[in-house]
Amino acid sequence: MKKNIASIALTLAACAAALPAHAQFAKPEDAVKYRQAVFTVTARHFGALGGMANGKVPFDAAAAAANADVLAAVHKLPWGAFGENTSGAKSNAKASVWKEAAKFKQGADEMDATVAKLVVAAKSGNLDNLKAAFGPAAKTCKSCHDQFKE
Ligand code: ASC
Repeated sequence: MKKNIASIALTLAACAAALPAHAQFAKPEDAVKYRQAVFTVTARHFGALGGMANGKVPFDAAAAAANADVLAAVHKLPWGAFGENTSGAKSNAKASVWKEAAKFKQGADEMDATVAKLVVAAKSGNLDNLKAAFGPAAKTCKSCHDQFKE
């Protein structure tokens, strides 16, 4: 019975995860909270890789791989939480997110692509790979922040 409950809970969690992100939010504030939470997690684990890439923290292959796993799981999640109905909600997102939606999408795609490469590099066990992949990914974070974040 315990096993059944656990497997039902897992199934429900998997279903919730598979919903399109825009369908998950009852209120715009919920979407804002969600995307801010995801960015907080992303920054934490991205920053941990940055510490190693920039020589501030000793390279630890296992830690790099673990941080990469988290990034792989979360980096695409924010984009579905920038629905049109959230454009007036209180947040650090500029109106340009919605006014220049194609540009925002392009920035998100570039971030996803460079982070996907960073994930592979961070799991390679090789610090030079991590160093090479970190800069381009960090550039895409900054580029979007400059254009779209207060
Ligand atoms: C980080 C972090 C960001 C980016 C950005 C890169 O670690 O939290 O927002 O890198 O500073 O330029």
